[in-house]
Amino acid sequence: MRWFDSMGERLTRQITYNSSRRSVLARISKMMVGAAFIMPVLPIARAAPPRAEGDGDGLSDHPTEKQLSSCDYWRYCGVDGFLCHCCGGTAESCPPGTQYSQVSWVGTCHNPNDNKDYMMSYHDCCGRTACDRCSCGEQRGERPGYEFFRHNDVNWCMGNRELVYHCTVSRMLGPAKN
Ligand code: ABN
Repeated sequence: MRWFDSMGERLTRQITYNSSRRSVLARISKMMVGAAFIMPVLPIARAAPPRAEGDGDGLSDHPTEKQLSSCDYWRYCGVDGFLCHCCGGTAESCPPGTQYSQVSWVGTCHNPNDNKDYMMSYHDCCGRTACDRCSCGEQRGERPGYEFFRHNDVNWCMGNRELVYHCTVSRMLGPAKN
């Protein structure tokens, strides 16, 4: 491996003699800019639950502010808890400083705009004390508490590191197959 060491040394010396510090820095920056075009290096939040394909912003029916704060809005048909839209988040995203629950309650809601059914996933947002605004207790598809896994009055933060419940988001998974 001696020949390899001396070749490396010769090469390094050659580069050092033939280039200034500025030109080396310029070359490195050019390489970094080129690499950014070839493979995007922006971070991706993998902890967030996946969004349904073709769902765009997830709220393609363009609900009004009033609808988003009302338990009667069709997407909230199985929600039990405080609407995150009233708590500094949105109908679909947790407020800053909270984390999506690892487990969720799922349901099927009917969209009156296109007369179709959609699979919904209700995640609790965890890590801050209860928001206490826009309290909803919708019961579509719910069963009494003794059927634990078919009951939605449950703190879904139970599977997270932070157990404290703050509010609930309603994420659309996609059209329900009837
Ligand atoms: N899923 C909302 C919730 C949180 C805590 C207790 C009951 C219900």
